[in-house]
Amino acid sequence: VAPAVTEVLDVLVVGAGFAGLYQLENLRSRGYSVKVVEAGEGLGGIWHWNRYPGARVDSEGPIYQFTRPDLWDEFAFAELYPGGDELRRYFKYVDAKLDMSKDIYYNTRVASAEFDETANTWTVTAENGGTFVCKYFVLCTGFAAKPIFPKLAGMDSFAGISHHTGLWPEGGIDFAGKRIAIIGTGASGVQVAQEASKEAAQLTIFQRTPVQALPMRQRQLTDEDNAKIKSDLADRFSRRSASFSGFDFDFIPKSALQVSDEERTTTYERLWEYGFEFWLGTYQDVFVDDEANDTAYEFWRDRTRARIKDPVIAEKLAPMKKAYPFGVKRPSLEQTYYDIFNQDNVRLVDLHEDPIETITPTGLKTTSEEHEFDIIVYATGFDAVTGGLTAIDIRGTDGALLRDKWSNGVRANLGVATAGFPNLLFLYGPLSPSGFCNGPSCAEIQGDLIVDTIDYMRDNGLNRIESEADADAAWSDHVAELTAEALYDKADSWYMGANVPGKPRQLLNYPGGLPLYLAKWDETVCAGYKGFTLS
Ligand code: NA7
Repeated sequence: VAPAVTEVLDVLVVGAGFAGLYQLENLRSRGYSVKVVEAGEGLGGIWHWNRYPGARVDSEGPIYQFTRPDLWDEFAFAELYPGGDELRRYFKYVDAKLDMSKDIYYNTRVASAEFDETANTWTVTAENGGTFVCKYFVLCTGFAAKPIFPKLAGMDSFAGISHHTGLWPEGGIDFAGKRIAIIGTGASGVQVAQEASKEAAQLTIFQRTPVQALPMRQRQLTDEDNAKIKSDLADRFSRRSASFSGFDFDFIPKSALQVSDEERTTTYERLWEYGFEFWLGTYQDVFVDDEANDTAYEFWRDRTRARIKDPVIAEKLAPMKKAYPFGVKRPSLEQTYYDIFNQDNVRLVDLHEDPIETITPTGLKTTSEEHEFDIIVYATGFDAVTGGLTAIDIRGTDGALLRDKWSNGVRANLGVATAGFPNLLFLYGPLSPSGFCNGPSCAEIQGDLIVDTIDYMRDNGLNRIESEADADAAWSDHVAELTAEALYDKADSWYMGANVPGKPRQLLNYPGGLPLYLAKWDETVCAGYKGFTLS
């Protein structure tokens, strides 16, 4: 419950996912007064909300956790790719071990925040009336805090059950024997489709753009497996900050075009036996050079098509000519996704051929057909990366709202701060490596930079840190230059802000990789926080 009287703090953190919890534990252990406010009624961030059937992390569990040895030493994942229930068990374990909840206000969604120029503090108000005054306002809202629905006529008229995957009811929904529609084929759509196909009388999947899903090499972990995993873990963690994406593997420092066909095929076959290695452990020019990209696409396409019996469906799911470059929209990991289309109870509707015209009381109508459903699942994604920040009325020094300031595109110095909003720091957010980064890795690695900055301020008797407009622009230009050298802009993805009508088109994540990001950060700090005004 939010405080009845205004609580005065050194730091207020928003969000109790990996990033917010890391901030909490590190800041309070260094003597700061700090609290977390969290909209949900439990910790875990995205894993608190993502309760749809089949929700599962698509990074390997052992590398997808906090690196504190006293935490990983005593926790064993039951599966290599843990599901939502197991991840919630993990967060409960972390809570019990570190007593997180005593410093978290649950069911507390931040509505607004205003900077006080005289006191150099933020006054933050929650929807439930709680107010906080803090010196530093640290936003850890994650990349998927704001679910989006398609704008379809008649949505309120549907008489059956409908939910967005990111707002799934806690008690669940029974799929057995039901006629189910899934709109959207990103990671959430793939996962919920796999589950629904097992029980539904009829499952119809509405696809706008084909996902490029890679095989999830799921397996149960025995005690022996876990012992082996633990013996390797410290070494694996130590490699994260040296890799592009915060994993314990990295791109192959060669061009896909400079090796023989035989060597490339052998390499792709090896990578195919893992999950994201085929994406983020591939040849270094796959996301830069279209011809190199073709080699990865063609391998993926041929492996995928081989699993689909109907050639018409195969062409829709894995077209001969790529719909967009391989890997520049986020791939997901799948277990049975491409097999379920061979089942009699599963249908695919291509929305480019037959768009949805309206939702009806009994289902939905496409241009050519009336469909009846008991359940409609909106797996339509999020106002990604910026949505959690712009949902809050954040007013900076000139009274302007952050969302207005970014209405023509994000400007953010090193992806952590923006001019006009002193002492406001965000992590795992826009123009930072987040979208290409293993979540817990970036929560910790970028999280350390935030904690170190707050320490620097305290140690030097400083009260106010503000990014400079020129530095914001320079960082945004740097991101744009890296984007122009790569293939990301050739797809309409949430990375590009292109999944939300009217959102400015720009790559919302830092495409230079963690090592370059950290080098840029070091340059800034070594130059006395160049590009920030400290006072
Ligand atoms: P995603 O990856 O954004 O996927 C959303 C899906 O919904 C995607 O296939 C979209 O098609 C589709 N979509 C979105 N709006 C519409 C409308 N209006 N009509 C039809 N189809 C639509 O979200 P997820 O929840 O699956 O995954 C989010 C992240 O979580 C994922 O990237 C991982 O990091 C984990 P589109 O491709 O835009 O044509």
